[in-house]
Amino acid sequence: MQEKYLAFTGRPNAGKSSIIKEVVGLNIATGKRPGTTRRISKYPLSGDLVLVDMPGFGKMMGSSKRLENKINDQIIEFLESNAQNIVLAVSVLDRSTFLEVTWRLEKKGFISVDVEIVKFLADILGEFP
Ligand SMILES: Nc1nc2c(ncn2[C@@H]2O[C@H](COP(=O)(O)OP(=O)(O)OP(=O)(O)O)[C@@H](O)[C@H]2O)c(=O)[nH]1
Ligand SMILES: [Mg+2]
Repeated sequence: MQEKYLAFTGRPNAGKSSIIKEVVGLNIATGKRPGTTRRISKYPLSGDLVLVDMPGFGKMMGSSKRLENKINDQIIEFLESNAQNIVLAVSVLDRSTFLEVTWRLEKKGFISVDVEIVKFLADILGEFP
């Protein structure tokens, strides 16, 4: 049976695991520091639907640059190679930092990681029908 994915993405500490815990009722680790979820974690729901809790995309605390890059590469690889089977991708934002960080970077001509994630998802998954 081909798995179908409901994927949660976002920066480290955005609140991905907390939302999953609260809404789906899964007993998974959440934390105050970025970098709690270190592996792409799959949780079967019903039928062929599998919920995916991603590690945070971007900088995390207490990890080497090498591990950070490895995790970021794994996230991109997972999303790209499974794009056909992702039924829904939820991009979680931390409302206390999103606007400020995005505006500050935009003024300098950069895009925030949050915006980068959404653009990437739109690129690989396309727009809504
Ligand atoms: N989800 C959520 N978390 C909040 C909110 N306000 C504060 N927090 C805190 O923010 C932290 C989020 O932690 P996680 O849910 O582990 O975040 P995550 O995105 O899974 O983080 P990584 O696994 O490190 O990528 C927790 O300590 C929450 O208590 C909120 O409105 N929503
Ligand atoms: Mg997490």
